[in-house]
Amino acid sequence: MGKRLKVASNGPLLLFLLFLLFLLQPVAATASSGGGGGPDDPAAGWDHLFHEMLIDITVIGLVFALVTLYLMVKYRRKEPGQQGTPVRLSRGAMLGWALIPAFAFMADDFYLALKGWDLFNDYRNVPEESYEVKLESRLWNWSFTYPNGVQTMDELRVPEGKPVVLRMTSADVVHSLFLPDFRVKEDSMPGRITYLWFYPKNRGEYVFTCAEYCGLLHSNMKGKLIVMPAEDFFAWLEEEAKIKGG
Ligand SMILES: [Cu+2]
Repeated sequence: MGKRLKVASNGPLLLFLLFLLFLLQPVAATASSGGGGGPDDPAAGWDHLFHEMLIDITVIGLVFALVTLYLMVKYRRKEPGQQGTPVRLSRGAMLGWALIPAFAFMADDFYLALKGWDLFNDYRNVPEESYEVKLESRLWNWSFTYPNGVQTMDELRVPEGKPVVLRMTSADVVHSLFLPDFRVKEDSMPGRITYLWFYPKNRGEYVFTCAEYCGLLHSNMKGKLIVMPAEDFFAWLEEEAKIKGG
């Protein structure tokens, strides 16, 4: 009996130590994520936060599961018909068992929420040096207009290494532009201008698609994003202007 009491009142202390570990973990995470120059890339921030959340819920889940398992084995019935003796906890131990695990969990929740808020600001604050392209969506295609008037359909070309902002609207119904590789998605709506920005750091081809059910050919409303070396991009843009301008 005396031994049982000891385990029960040491439990909160153990959890409190784990809680301290959690408090320190964000410090380590912030220290390791210090970025270099340039704007904060929402895609990198998104991945970072997602992985962090996965790790946190796994660790917290494991700790909670292990403690539960330990208590289940420790206080199991050892012979048929055995009547248990309820463990009497001091008021302090009772409060500790209730509050400390809740605190550990909530501290991590608030911490992740705070980082989410920070990341949301990265998503909404367009870097000043962004390259702007206009986008008009309609049933069922995407039409892009570059600063010099060149237009493309279902194909967006952008220079590598420069943030790109899309100013979007829709000619008919609500569509939603989704660029999975860049972790961005934003609705385009008639009568309203919305925006999204992304940071194409590596040349290559990527897909984008409509992510808001918009009718019969919704699933076919997709296109290609081509990230080109900046030089090639501007040469292409000029060439297009010549061809299409007459
Ligand atoms: Cu659509």
